[in-house]
Amino acid sequence: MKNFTSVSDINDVESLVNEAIALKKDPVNLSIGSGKTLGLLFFNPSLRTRLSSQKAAYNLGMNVMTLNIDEDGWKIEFEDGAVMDQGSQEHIKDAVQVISQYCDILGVRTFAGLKNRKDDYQEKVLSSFIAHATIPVISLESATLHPLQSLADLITIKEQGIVWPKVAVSWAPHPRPLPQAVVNSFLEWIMKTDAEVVLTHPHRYELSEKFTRGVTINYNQEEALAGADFVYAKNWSAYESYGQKISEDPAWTITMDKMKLTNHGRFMHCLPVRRNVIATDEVIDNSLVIKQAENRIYAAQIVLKKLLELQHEVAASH
Ligand code: SN0
Repeated sequence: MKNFTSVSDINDVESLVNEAIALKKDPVNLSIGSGKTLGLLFFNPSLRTRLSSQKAAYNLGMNVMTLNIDEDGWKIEFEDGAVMDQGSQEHIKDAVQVISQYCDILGVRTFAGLKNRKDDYQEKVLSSFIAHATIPVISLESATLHPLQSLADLITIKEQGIVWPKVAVSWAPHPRPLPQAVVNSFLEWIMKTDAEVVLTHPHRYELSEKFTRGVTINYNQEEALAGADFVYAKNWSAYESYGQKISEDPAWTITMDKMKLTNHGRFMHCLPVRRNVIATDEVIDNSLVIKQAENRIYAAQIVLKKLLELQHEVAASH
């Protein structure tokens, strides 16, 4: 694993989930990250990602430097060959090479712009980090994926101890158009497990086929939820009419009545959640959301641990 930006960086998802669960039993091992620095760069707000990554790094003995680059840094230019006589002040090429001198591992959060599908799905921002970094890069949510969230979700599902679980993934309403990253990523990770997956959303909310290949889609939410062991809710904006909010239909809100259709199903959401819009208070208050957030620590920590182990191996071989 050179970088961690998607499920494709992982050979064996099941082993990684098991290793994270094992790590959780005895999480503090300060020697492996001693003298190492994790850089965390945010182009967008963050609560869980920022704090759980810091916590994970501290559990491994690392130091952490965090920069809200959109607020506290120079305005970054991403175009190669740009004549920088306008608003942008520092080229990504220079910024990332400099950060690579200060840190041993770099985590970056870059959201979808939701304006230009090609730019977002080519991961224009994250790719420039990877192109110019001389240290491993971890995605803390990119334009199209959120791998640490998905790993935490798989840990949470595994902990419930259900064999061959049925997982219903449901679109839910939201006042703003949101990225497809969380749902895309959850689908690509959960499809690596033995779960039965059903996706439900209104028409015209179809995701990129890259992420729905092999996934059963049912446009009837109640049918999709029937018998589910887990209900994973998320809003996303349209992929075809890119970035548009087509519906805010409250009929898609997850309620206790809908949860009664499931097999004592547990509700999941990545947070932050708009209460009584995505799901009702009662659904959220009886859900796995806090466990998911807790498991963000161990998702980040197992990834950091693997990257640090690789660095130690390389150092030992020199
Ligand atoms: C993020 C998303 O990608 O959908 C959550 C990622 C952890 N959610 C939001 O941006 C919610 C913002 C809002 O207005 O509720």
